[in-house]
Amino acid sequence: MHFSEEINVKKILVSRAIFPDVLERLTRYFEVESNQEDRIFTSAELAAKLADKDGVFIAGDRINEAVLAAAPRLRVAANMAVGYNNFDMEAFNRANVLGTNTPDVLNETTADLGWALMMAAARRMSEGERLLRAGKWDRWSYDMLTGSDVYGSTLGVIGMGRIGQAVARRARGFGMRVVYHNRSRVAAEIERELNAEYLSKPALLAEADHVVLVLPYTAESHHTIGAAELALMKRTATITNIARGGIVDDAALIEALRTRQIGAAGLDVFEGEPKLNPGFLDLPNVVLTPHIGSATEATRRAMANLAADNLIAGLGEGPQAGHPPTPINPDVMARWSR
Ligand code: 8YV
Repeated sequence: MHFSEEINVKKILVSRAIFPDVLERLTRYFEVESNQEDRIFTSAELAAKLADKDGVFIAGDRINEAVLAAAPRLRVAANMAVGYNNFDMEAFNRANVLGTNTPDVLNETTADLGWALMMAAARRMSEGERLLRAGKWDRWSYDMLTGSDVYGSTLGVIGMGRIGQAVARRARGFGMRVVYHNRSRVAAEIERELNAEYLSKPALLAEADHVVLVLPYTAESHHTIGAAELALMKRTATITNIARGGIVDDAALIEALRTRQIGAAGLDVFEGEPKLNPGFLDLPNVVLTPHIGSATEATRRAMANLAADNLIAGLGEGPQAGHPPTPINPDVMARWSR
């Protein structure tokens, strides 16, 4: 019998290019439509492709009410990301579709990039490299590219979840004071371990030398940092965003960097990415990376395999059948008729 004619073989879409061995794992359980050419689907194309699918492996593409309405068989959408602002979870719950994400496996890798951006912004590394590449370095001088210290300064973490804690933990080796702001205070033992002090957002912005943003993007966190917040910061301070575009008002940040309201910024995420506000390109005091927070080979593999584990188990296959490891809305599974 031809594979696709077997009864009960579920169909999935892998919406973006992915490690070939992970794709191969999925083909052991499912009839797979893949996209190894890595074309970016429009919302209408994605909806059309999901019309006959039971599951989807996705990396950042938006799944909303309209897409779900076009996908009557869909049960599991496995996001290869910890952030799932691309999923309309209320629509998922109404449609009894399980969403899954990839927490934890990227904590340390993403925290590393946060530190890299913070240090590069504080120590003006991109400016220095541009100077060298332009052949414009002709002498040492006492005030050339003087930046702000990281060692012994105050780190302000906004969003003290798993990645925020990994960022804060690294501060010990740099002799830093750690202050944080979060929707709610973290457990006392975590505060003790990190030697982290809870502050209101305005107090944190006024006291921190280096602010790192690590909060999820929601309607409430939209423009957490805008003109009013930037005005509270020290003129020498840096701000680093490794979370999501939209948490910072990019136009306001460009203005604050241009007028030296703050010292510098390190940005991995942007409003409207992969496009970015061209205003950033003219500024010397911003370090820019193209959303590579989780981009190490090992971590991307761990994320891809975790997303695959979720899809396989969520669709009732494999050794963890019925028990996807990292579901976002596990309650919907009880509503599935078997
Ligand atoms: C993903 C991310 O690579 O996990 C996240 O939330 O931002 C990145 O690690 C990206 O979102 C693509 O899915």
